Amino acid sequence: MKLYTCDPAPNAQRLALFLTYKGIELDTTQVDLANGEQLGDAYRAINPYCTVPALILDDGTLFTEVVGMATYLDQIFPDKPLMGTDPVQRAQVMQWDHRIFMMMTSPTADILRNSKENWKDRAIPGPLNIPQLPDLVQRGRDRLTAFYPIMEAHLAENAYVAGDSVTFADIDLFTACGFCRWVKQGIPDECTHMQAWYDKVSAELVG
Ligand SMILES: N[C@@H](CCC(=O)N[C@@H](CS)C(=O)NCC(=O)O)C(=O)O
Repeated sequence: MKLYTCDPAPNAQRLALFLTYKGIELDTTQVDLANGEQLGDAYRAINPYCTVPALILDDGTLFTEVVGMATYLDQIFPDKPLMGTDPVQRAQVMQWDHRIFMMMTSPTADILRNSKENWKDRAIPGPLNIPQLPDLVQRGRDRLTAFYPIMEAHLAENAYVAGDSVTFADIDLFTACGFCRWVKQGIPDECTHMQAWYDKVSAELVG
């Protein structure tokens, strides 16, 4: 099994937290996103989607989505399960994870990639050059503003995102909270339950 990644990238961090928590070590190669290595012929031959992380199994099976990698690895390395331990928790992990990705990670990426000069014509990751749409910046900010109260209300009633233990959904929310700080829209002061959750999960995931 071989992992291609770029440590500072948010999607790479999602997987890195998962691997560290479970104590999994993989043969790893860094891809230099800052210098466009993901778009070069050598990396395209490995992952035609031109994104990191990418995980390749010994039989050549390629995973390009962190959620797919986590689903696979949690079954291969069952200690300290992170994808849910019963049908309800498994479904909750998937449901919240999808919600967090769509309503928090994706708008944050929109803000960043449609506003900064270094993502000019790279508004969406992947093999195609996509021009920036400046209107997506304010839309992204509005979507983040609307999502924080949803998460705050959930964490006021629940110790973790999905069920009563840390899961991949917590990892993704934790990473998303860090990513939001890149666009200066981190956890708002009034979201006290969310901040308390963040501090607790940080101690569990990062130590
Ligand atoms: N849906 C993918 C997203 C992967 C992705 O967007 N990765 C970013 C780094 S955070 C990337 O490779 N960007 C390359 C680029 O911007 O050209 C996943 O779940 O892993």
